Formats: sequence, C-alpha cells, structure tokens
Amino acid sequence: MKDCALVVVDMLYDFIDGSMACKNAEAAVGESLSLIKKKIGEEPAEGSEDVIRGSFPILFVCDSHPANHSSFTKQGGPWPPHCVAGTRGAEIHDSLKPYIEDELVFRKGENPLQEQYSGFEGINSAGQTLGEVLELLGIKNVFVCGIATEYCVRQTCEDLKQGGFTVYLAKDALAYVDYAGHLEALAAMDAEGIRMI
Ligand code: VGL
Ligand code: ZN
Repeated sequence: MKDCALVVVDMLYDFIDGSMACKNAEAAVGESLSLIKKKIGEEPAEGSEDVIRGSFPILFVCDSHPANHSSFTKQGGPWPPHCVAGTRGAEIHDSLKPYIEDELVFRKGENPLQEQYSGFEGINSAGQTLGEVLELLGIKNVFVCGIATEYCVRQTCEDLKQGGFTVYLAKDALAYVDYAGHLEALAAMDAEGIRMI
C-alpha cells in the first residue's frame, strides 16, 4: 500500500524515563520499532511481497516546550517541566533515531502560552503542518503509536480522523499516564471509528 504512513507521537525521553515517565513506555518503544521494521520491509510479514522499502513515511511528533511553558507547575499548569527544547528529555528515543527525516519532524507546544496536545497542527522546519504534509504525500491511512494515550495520542488520532484519514492505532505501542485512563481513551477512540490494531 503506497498511501500509508506512521505517526510516532512524543516518544521522547521525558515521557520514557524522565520527568513524566509513562507506564509501558519501554515496551511501547520496542513495539513501535517492530511495527516500523515490518512496514518498511526489513522484516516482511509472511506473504507481504507488496511491502516496498521506503514507501512508508514515518512522521515524528515532538512536544517541544520553552522553559517557562504555561503547562508547567511553576507557571500554574498541571505538569512538571518536561520536553524543554534542547534538553535530553525532548529527544526522540535512540532506537528510533535511524528513522528520522528532518522534514518529517513536527514540533508542538513551542508557544509558552498555549497547551497543544495534538500533533496534527505540529510544524516542521519548513513551517508545514503534519496534516498538510500527509496530504502532500497522498496518504490516506495513518498508523499511530506513541505517548501518552490519554493526551497527545488521543488528540492526534481524533484530529487525523476529523481530517479524513483512516486511523489505525497500534494499541500495544502506547504508553500512558494512568492505566484506567488509557483503557477509557481506547474505548472512546474505538467508538469514534479509530481502528485498533
Ligand atoms: C503530553 C502532557 C503534557 C503527551 C504532552 O504527549 O501526551 N502530555 N505534554
Ligand atoms: Zn507537554
């Protein structure tokens, strides 16, 4: 399938082992990596000769905050400081780095006054949004994995669906703040027509 892409949401060190370490994060990174390998044909699934290496764009959404972001507790927000631009906590997990293409990295949360959970409006270095780039690439089907199910993953999936894409959520490749919240978010997304894989 030439019209498929993967969106990796916030697989960043602060959400994996840092200030906002989420549950299931290490496992979610591993699952994401095997999904990527399967889809790009490094490990073709049985009978999937149609998988063509390089025809599967991988887009990375990255929470990227200034040190004084309004979502941080010091500023009266709900979260500890996290994903401050330029720090290790804002970096994509090492195992996923080989798959990064600069123009397919989309940053969000850069405005200190604005919380931004959705990756859909994240911006790349050329100023294009994730939604725009998916359109330009001719993508119709979007696989999603990442962190955190209840926040950025859910918001991103819902905006993708709203934008007309068919969304496939890799449910084992997710990490979450709270297990009950994760299950609740999955049930809500399922009811909204987001497909679980
Ligand atoms: C996220 C809380 C604050 C997320 C980002 O990636 O889900 N959650 N910033
Ligand atoms: Zn954030």
